[in-house]
Amino acid sequence: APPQSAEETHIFVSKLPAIPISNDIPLHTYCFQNSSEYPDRPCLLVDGKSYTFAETHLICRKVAAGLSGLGIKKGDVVMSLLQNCAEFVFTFVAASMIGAVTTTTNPFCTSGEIYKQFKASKSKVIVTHSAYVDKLRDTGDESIVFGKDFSVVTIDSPMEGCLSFSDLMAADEANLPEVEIDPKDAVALPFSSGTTGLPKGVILTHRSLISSVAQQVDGENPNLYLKADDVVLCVLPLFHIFSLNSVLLCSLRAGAAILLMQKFEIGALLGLIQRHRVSVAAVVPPIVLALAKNPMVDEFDLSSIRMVHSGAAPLGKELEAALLSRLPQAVLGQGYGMTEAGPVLSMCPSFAKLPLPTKSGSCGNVVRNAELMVIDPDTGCSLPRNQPGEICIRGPQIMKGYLNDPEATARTIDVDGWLHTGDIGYVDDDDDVFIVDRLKELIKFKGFQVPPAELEALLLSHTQISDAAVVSQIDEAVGEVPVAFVVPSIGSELTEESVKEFISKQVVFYKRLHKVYFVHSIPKSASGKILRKDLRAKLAQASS
Ligand code: 4UW
Repeated sequence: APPQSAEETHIFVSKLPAIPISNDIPLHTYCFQNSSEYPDRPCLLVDGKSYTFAETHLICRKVAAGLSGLGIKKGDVVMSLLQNCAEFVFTFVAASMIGAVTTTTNPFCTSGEIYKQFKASKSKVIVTHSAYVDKLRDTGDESIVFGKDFSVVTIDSPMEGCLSFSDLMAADEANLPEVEIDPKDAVALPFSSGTTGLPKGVILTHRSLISSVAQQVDGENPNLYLKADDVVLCVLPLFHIFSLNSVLLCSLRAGAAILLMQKFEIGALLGLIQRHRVSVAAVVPPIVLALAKNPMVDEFDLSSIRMVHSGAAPLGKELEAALLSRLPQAVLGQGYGMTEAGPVLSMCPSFAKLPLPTKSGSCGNVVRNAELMVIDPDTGCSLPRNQPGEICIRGPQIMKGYLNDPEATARTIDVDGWLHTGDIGYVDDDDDVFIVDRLKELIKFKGFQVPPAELEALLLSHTQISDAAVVSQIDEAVGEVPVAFVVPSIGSELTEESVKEFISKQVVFYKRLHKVYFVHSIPKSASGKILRKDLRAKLAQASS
């Protein structure tokens, strides 16, 4: 196709003016840049304890000195295998302080899943709860020995062969080494499958994360306005980029208190909201569902909530209305993020200091200091307003690339710097972004990533399976669930249950197969790609 002329390129930017972003300093410096003005304000609230900004900053420096004492150096990777807790925050910030990189993992993952990420990221240390140590003892690889080739640090009870987090906290902050950090150095390494294939390390630099946080909370009219007296609910797991960036880092920068909750449970959550007067809640659609529909909600005072920020999966209009009828004083809106995008692409403008309206079902407007484009997936040409196509984003916040995977990086970020999301959406006449479909393979269960390619690889490792494909099926409660099409080998005695069990032993709960269909063949294109659309159509037929 002939190259497009400049006039034909449709680029969307924020309605709010661009802002200066101080993204040439290290991330931890940026997050605590203003904290000397409010040293005694609460920073972390957890299990009845509270840490002020000054205390949090000091503990982070001590842990940084402690990690350095363990031999962790600039560029080394620290694996955080933690549920939400203060130690997550200390570990992440401390690693940043010594120029190290944190790779975040869900502690519910299986041993196999954890060690895949551990090896790919070349982690030097794992910080975790004592309850998860047993599944770390067998690394599945003779050349990597627990406690010898890497250290494990437990944050609660001491465990055999492990170090204690309290020892890291006891280090002298005066021993914190001087490190030079380049804005282009990595600071976080979450894993994501992106638009295709297996989970990959997503390199987020100091510059990218500062840019993303600034796009949300900096400037005279912040797009996501967090106030000093806000209490921000942190129930979404910090190992996922939504919570890490838009809850933790944004609150640190804005000087708001972060209420850490280890895991979602509706009764406990409601009690915490009432007791701590939570004012801002970052949620995913299943939590919106619970807040909107659970009868327990009526027994609690939730009048302190002024803002509910939903994302990571689509939020239905009906659910939005149901929640608003229960929280009439609150602004409910969506953000749209993707790990690789740094992560925020768009944010509800009603969250701004000077709020602007947006429509139900919209994911808000593109963030400031960034450009958004919608392209025709077939021709690559940019599309005007109101025409759905693949959403692309460009700006200082996007990832540097995938770890050790230049091909996947080149497939995702084009030569002009546009990151291709694999999401289908459009921008309407009022700059509101709507996501309508997903071009990429990814399945999302309650906002958690389920990469079909990972499940397909596991299925193909079964001696009695000759081919397999995994696609998503819509599920009211959790969004989407993975279902498999399996071609059994000749003479196999597979049952649906045996296939489900084979997978469930190897994966975290949200990747479990909900249904297995036995078929004679998997539909594929001439180039061998699974025709997922055909399989999804088959599913829709079967359920109608
Ligand atoms: N509506 C529909 C949405 C939406 C959505 C995401 O696991 P990842 O890689 O990343 C995320 C990040 C979400 C996020 C981060 C920061 C933030 O402030 C915010 O605001 C709510 C959200 O989910 O999955 C990326 C994929 O998840 C889908 C979409 O397909 C995207 O490419 N997704 N948000 N509001 N779909």
